[in-house]
Amino acid sequence: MNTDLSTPNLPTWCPGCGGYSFLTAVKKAIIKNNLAPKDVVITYDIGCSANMVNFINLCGFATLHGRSIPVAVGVKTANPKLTVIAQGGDGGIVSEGGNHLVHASQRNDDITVLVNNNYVFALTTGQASSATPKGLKTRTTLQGNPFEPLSAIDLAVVSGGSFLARTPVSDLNKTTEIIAKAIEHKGFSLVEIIQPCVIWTKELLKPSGQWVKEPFTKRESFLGRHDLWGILYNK
Ligand SMILES: Cc1ncc(C[n+]2csc(CCOP(=O)(O)OP(=O)(O)O)c2C)c(N)n1
Ligand code: SF4
Ligand SMILES: [Mg+2]
Repeated sequence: MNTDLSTPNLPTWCPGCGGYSFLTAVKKAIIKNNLAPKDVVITYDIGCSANMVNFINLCGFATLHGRSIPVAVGVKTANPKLTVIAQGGDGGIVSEGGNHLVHASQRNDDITVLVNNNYVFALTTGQASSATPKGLKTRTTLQGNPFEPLSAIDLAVVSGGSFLARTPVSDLNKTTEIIAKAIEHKGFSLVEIIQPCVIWTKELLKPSGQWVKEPFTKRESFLGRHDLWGILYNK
């Protein structure tokens, strides 16, 4: 089995971008779960983290903005034996593809969604997304974002997803462990990777949060709790 998963292409992310650690975590999780590269498909959104399609030696599918989830569902439907992962940023998964997130979660589709939340549309130079924290000044909210943020986990909690987790990209070991467990899960799993951008959301670079010891048994317990890390729900 390939225990490297590298490609000849080198990442072009900014120095210090969380993408490097995320890429390592995904590779390590796939190797940890002993998955053969030919049995794994990752569908990618459009954005900085989505550039990973060029840097990981697996079956990859670069989709349209906001559409990595429906393409992942299509791949899984066509061949249920495959392990299928959908990647996307906060812009792709929470803003443009929010409807797909809700419905895949509602159906408990057997895919894993990895959301790289850097709180903005980073690739297109830092515009506010639906996940931008209230008050944050961005290229499109010069006076501070007037809206409360939408959370991928909250949308999945209320619509039915059966494995929900959040992890800071800076903790490589935990991020790897959580992604590996999400991939193993049968049914809809979602991991929100907190990955502030060193260019556009510098002020958020040290995210604070509290690790949960055990997953909650009731969905209402963590609805709206953006400050919790770890596996929040695992049914
Ligand atoms: C339908 C559509 N609208 C807008 C764009 C332009 N666009 C490309 S990447 C991007 C930002 C992506 O943001 P996010 O999903 O958060 O990923 P990040 O770059 O932050 O990792 C946008 C708006 C597009 N490609 N397609
Ligand atoms: S703009 Fe931000 S998210 Fe994009 S590569 Fe640079 S640090 Fe990473
Ligand atoms: Mg983003």
